[in-house]
Amino acid sequence: MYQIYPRSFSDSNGDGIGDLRGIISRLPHLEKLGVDVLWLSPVYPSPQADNGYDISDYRGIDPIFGSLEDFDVLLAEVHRHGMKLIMDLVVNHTSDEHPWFTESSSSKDNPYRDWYWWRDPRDGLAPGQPGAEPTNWESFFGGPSWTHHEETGQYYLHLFHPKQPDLNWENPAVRRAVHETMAWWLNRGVDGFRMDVINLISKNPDLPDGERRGPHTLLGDCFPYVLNGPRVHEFLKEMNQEVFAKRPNHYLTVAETPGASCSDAVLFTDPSRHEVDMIFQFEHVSLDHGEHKFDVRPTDSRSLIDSLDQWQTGLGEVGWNSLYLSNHDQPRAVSRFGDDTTYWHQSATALATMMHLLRGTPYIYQGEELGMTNFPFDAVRQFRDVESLNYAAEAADRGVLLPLVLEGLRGASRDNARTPMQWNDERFAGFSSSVPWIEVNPNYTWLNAESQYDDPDSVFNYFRALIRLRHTDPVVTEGSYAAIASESPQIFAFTRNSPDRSLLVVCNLSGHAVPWEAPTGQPVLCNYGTSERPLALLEPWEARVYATRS
Ligand code: TEU
Ligand code: CA
Repeated sequence: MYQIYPRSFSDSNGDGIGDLRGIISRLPHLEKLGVDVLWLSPVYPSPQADNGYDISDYRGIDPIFGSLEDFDVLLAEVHRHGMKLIMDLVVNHTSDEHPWFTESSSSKDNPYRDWYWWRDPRDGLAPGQPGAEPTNWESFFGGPSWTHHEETGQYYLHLFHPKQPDLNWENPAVRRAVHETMAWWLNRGVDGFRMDVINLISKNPDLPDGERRGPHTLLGDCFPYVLNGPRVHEFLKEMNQEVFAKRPNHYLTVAETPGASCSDAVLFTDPSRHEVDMIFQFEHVSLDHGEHKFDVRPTDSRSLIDSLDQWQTGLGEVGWNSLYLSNHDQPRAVSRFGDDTTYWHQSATALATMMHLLRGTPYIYQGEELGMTNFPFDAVRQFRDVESLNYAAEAADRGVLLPLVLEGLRGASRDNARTPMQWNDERFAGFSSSVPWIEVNPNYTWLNAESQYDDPDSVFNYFRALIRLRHTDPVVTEGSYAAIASESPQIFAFTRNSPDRSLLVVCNLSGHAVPWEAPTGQPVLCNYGTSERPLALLEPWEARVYATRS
């Protein structure tokens, strides 16, 4: 799977924003890489308060990205290149500019009123005053998750931005409208959906207050009352029944599920339950969070290995893993889990070896196949993301000093992943002919696609080799997983097994050489080259793959 963040992929018309025609022009890159399925982040009409995750029309294309006609061409071209395409389904919330919300907010007795979560201010408190919100829930982007609506005197719920009101899935009309939207895209030919925060659709209807975040705030934790709520499995089964079961094809579904545990994952992905194919879990991308996500601690390799290992085992018999280190919400993998200076090449390829050879479906986020890195941000004005900007303002209010705020943002900002794709060493990295909406990483002069295509040792060509291995050796797709104990905590060693064949994968997730006893013979794949490797040690960030039986 390959995720495209359209705004930052390729700009065809020189307005500094990536678009559908831009994606079409880059399909040869994706074909060369060898990916099977593309996931497009949202391209629907949107006020862009959260870069398209705030949708004002589910059945169209935002003019900044192109037109429905462009979309149809893109889809046909993707299919012609032998790939599939899935859309981002963002239905926990809409934009506040969606006609459903315009209706809903127009009066208390409008038929759409109950399509969203409207509640009175807390008893005895004047609306608008701090603490008068119906619950104390903090939004995912900071601040209260309720906004007061003057005209009708009530508050509406938004777990994200105030311009992203939450739909009320308790209302069957809402669910029907979502199902119809999905059918509309399937009829157009798309091959499935990535479902944005889909485990937030069922709230505890009592709306209890959450545990206070601390003495400095009135806000509390909403997670226990909104994540994996009481009806989430029922709603997904119903969706499956109403949308997919009626069709002859299999459509690919992946549910984004923050806070889902491994046992939740079994329920979501057990094929006999007919919910979704796989989920995006968050455990391994939360290991570096301190008090909050911008309080960044280095990820200890061992905790990463242990976490991935537990998910491999937990979904070993029933269910299925999606394998990802990067997406548009996460800092760049090589900077976060690897080493983007001394061992840039080695760590980018070692991390890829691990992810691509575990059991499950691997995801590449645009630029990851080149080893793209975090951006050297040094001023707040360089950020575009609403979550980062909210954090910067809130931290400054609390008196956190600017260098510290910037340090947090450099480590955790979603904008790290959103800088333009680096195609070549020309101006703006070949992404656009004019100034892009967000700055290009200055390392584009040496880190870009064009410089990697013909270099047999490039990160790009290593990704190709991993994909080729998956396409040609069924043990990678079908084999079981077994961990191998190792004395060095930074070594992740495992086997993938079928009755007649095994692969042994070993990755040194550290910048030191470590002792390790290798089998004799040449590895099938190694990020230090495939000629004979030392038998007693692994080099820094070395990854090797051996075929141990055949
Ligand atoms: O993300 C949901 C999510 O749980 C987080 O990753 C979130 O983006 C944030 O980083 C919290 O710290 C999904 C989308 O992937 C994200 O881009 C959207 O902003 C969000 O939902 C709302 O639609
Ligand atoms: Ca454009």
